[in-house]
Amino acid sequence: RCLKRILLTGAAGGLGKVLRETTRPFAEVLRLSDIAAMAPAAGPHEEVIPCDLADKAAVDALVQGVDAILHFGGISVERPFEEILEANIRGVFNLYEAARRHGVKRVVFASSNHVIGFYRQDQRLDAASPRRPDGYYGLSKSFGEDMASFYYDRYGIETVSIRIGSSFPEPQNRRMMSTWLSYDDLTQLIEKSLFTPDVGHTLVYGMSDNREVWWDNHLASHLGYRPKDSSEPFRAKVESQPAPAADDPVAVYQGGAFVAAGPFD
Ligand code: NAI
Ligand code: 15L
Repeated sequence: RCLKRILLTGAAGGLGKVLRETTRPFAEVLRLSDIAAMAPAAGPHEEVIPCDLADKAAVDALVQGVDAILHFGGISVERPFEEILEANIRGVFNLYEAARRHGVKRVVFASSNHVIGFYRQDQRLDAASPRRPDGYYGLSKSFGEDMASFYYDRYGIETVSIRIGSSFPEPQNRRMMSTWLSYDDLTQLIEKSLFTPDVGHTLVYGMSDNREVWWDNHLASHLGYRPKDSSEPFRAKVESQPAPAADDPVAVYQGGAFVAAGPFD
């Protein structure tokens, strides 16, 4: 269970910094990439290659020689369409095209709950539920999932799209009591996503073993993902914060405040 070379995009970001450490056992060499400066510089068994995902030629060179890709780079919040278009939409296209040209057979795509953010928190979903993106960011992740599906059907490149809930050191509010994904559970999910055979395009919700959840992962049971953490130990701390109004989007929608972001003009 160790590949020769894995590419991690978004390596300078919040999750990238964590995954730089925790995915180390999964490859002999980790190739780390971001548009932002990265510290520290490349250590043993690491390569650092700065790259703008919107630059097709640069992404093509970046992907050459890797066995799998962890695609965590891009804009991670709601922003004007033109920004999302370059980093996330053109970016994911460039990545899959490079994977096709260089024979990369496995991608783990950091999708997001904002693909289904306009469902209410009292609704229950699985991987077959129709999408309800809550903004341009959610739309770009929806496009990314469709890229993954298409590149599997057309070219046999397998992807696990992880619809990450909220992956931070701790759940920060009441909504995250349901959506929280611990770093250890994220790492387990990435390990399963890299090494489970015949995943085709699998869609899995990235959440820990939280008490009240909105998503059902039965359609991804072949991954064998067994979360070990739960948001429950943080309940008292989270519930000591003032409760939002019952009609506040953070209390109504699965995507929380993202549903009310924009317009940007
Ligand atoms: P982040 O914003 O901290 O990291 C994203 C990284 O991508 C940044 O370092 C940024 O410089 C880089 N980036 C942005 N535009 C780029 C471009 N054009 N070319 C190359 N790199 C570019 O976000 P975070 O929290 O680390 O998330 C990582 C991934 O996981 C993102 O794709 C995000 O959408 C996804 N995700 C994260 C969740 C979370 O709870 N942390 C929840 C759902 C999805
Ligand atoms: C995301 O997709 C974002 O990247 C992250 O920053 C959080 O906002 C998360 O969703 C969430 O919904 O909590």
